[in-house]
Amino acid sequence: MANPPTHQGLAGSPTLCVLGLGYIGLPTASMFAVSGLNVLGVDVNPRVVEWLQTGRIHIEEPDLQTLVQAAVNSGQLRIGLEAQPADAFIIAVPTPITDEHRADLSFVTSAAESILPHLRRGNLVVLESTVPPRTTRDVLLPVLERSGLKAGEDFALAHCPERVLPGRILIELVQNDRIIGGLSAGCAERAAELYRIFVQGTLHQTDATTAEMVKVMENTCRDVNIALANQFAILAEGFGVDAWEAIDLANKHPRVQVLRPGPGVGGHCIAVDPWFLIESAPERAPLITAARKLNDAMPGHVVDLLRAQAPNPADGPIAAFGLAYKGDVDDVRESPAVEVVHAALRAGYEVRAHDPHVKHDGGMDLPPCFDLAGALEGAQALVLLTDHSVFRRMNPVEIGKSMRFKRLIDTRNALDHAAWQAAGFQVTTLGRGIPC
Ligand code: SAJ
Repeated sequence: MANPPTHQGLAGSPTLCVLGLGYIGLPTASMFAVSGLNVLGVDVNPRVVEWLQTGRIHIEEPDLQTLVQAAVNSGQLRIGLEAQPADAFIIAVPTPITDEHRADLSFVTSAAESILPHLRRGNLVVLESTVPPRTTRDVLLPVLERSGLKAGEDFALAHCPERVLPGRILIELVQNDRIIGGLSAGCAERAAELYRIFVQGTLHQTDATTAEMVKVMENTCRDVNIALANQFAILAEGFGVDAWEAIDLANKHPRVQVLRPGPGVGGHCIAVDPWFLIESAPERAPLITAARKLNDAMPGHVVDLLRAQAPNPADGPIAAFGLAYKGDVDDVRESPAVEVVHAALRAGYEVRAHDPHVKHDGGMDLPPCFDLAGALEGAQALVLLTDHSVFRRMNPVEIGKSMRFKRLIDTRNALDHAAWQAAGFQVTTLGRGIPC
């Protein structure tokens, strides 16, 4: 394959069009904008566009508000509903899973179709969304080539998966190494040139399909290892062992690193991406499938712990603290906390969820939410589901005042249990068996 030509046509600083202004697209577009590129950020949601045009953001992420405001105010970042001609296009749209656990690539396809009328010789198209291996070649490329242009010759095509951790996005966007998977070596080099603008980590060039596989392997590795920690926790409860102490001790081994058990795995990445490997060949992925199922079963295990400590739903409501999928984020996608609440409701409990980070805008299928006092009033138990810092700082004496029974179920081992016990709480911790 010949190297794709670089774009010659547009005067001034290079232009970039970023499609999808969510947790990845918005910070990425803003970073390029404050680095001097003329960026158009595109989102199909008119509400998101309206907010961003006035410099407000619709997601919670440290320092993102300041960055977006700086980018919009400088005029380098414009926000719109439709793609326009540019030197480069980045697709950063969601890739959810269907009920059958298959990747829903409809957003990727429609983003590619929206680029089609604007695609010119010399352009670069990058897919950042996480996708099953071969998607760039088998799904994205045929759509883009409907333009009559040939990928790898007339325009460059690459898959450059994001790797940032929610809560540290702006730091990791700059510092992390990146995998740059080109349709050809020339495509990879074109994409690397773009990311070099602000990425300080090493840019590792490879082919697009390897890059796709690397990304899903990374998150699958984490999912399988969390499943192992959860398996240990359940076993420890049966043995009368404290899994948290046992894990700490096992991790004293120089080559062992067991992760933390919890109520399950959430977020749009780790709970989803392993299915992208399983879907093409389930018979070749028994370990990954078992891990997914084990993690998905953890909310049910939390309800079992609840039943053991608070067996009678008629004794009063349950205060469920945390709906976000992990501490100090506002994201409820695939959140095990939400699953626990729904499972407890199905088990007949009245559940009062409380999460100061989560905006209850009616857009999600969330259970009814309460403020702190409303959640605790008359409660027969408090279940801690998300390890937000604000929960770690709670004063158990104050918390217990309006509860009917002082019972705590800590699914994250996040609280100071001695203090809670001293305040009269009966404490159950996920993974902590009672020695006998
Ligand atoms: N969790 C545990 N035990 C642990 C670690 C995590 O139960 O020891 C749970 C969390 O509570 C949460 C879920 O797993 O529900 C996932 O949380 P996370 O912090 O591990 O990951 P994410 O989804 O916030 O971000 C991940 C990161 N991937 C890896 O760490 C391999 C990030 O680098 C990726 O860029 C991101 O997914 C993504 O977009 O793929």
